[in-house]
Amino acid sequence: MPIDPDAKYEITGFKWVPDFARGFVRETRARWAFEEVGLSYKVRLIDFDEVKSQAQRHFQPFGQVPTYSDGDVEIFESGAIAIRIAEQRLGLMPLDMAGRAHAIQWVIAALNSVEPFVAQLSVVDLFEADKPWSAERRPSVVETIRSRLHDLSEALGDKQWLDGNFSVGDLIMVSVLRELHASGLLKEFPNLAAYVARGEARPAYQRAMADHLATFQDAGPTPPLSVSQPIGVPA
Ligand SMILES: N[C@@H](CCC(=O)N[C@@H](CS)C(=O)NCC(=O)O)C(=O)O
Repeated sequence: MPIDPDAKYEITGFKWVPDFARGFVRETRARWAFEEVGLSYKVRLIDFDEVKSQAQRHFQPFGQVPTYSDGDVEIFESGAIAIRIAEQRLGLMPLDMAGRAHAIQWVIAALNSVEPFVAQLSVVDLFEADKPWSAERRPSVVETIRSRLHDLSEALGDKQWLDGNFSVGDLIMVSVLRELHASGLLKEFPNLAAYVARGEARPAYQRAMADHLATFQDAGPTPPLSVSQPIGVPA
């Protein structure tokens, strides 16, 4: 769906992020969800000072993007936002209660049982790569991710999606797994690599990502802000 400055749905994203984070800012999950259900939305782009301001912490206590508002609710956390969007229109959430529970289960599994381990790789490879413990810690970080991927690969088996039709659970799981592209770990599990590729091939994903990346078209590589904390997760 086109981005519409008059849309009632609004999310926040960053005006600028370093090259490595482009394509991985968690606001992309909301964009993708909007595209899947066919809802117009607008993005309020903010900078690092604003995201940490008291006014913004009123919406997001941890001083992060994305946040979401639709006139009725204002929420944060990309998983909660994706679920809220999935509840607005058909397309991402099964209609039956059991199906809904399963879709939500996979959102939480992605964010709680997979992403924390994936994020550790960015810590040792990027954010704290210069620390003496990172090289020592890396093998165990990789092993833990591998173990999670193995279990997820078994759960997916030869299915197209985790639980029936493509759902908000798949949207968040694919969003998390694609953070591992550069690590090469996904390739060790061909069904997961194919699963991520299927997600990324969806027209809704393509539109969301193109719009997200267009934000930075005129942004130079030099940081206009002082970035002291992780912004997104590198590829
Ligand atoms: N659990 C949060 C994480 C949000 C998050 O890490 N946002 C990053 C951008 S992708 C951010 O705002 N980083 C700035 C910071 O943490 O200071 C979610 O899924 O929404």
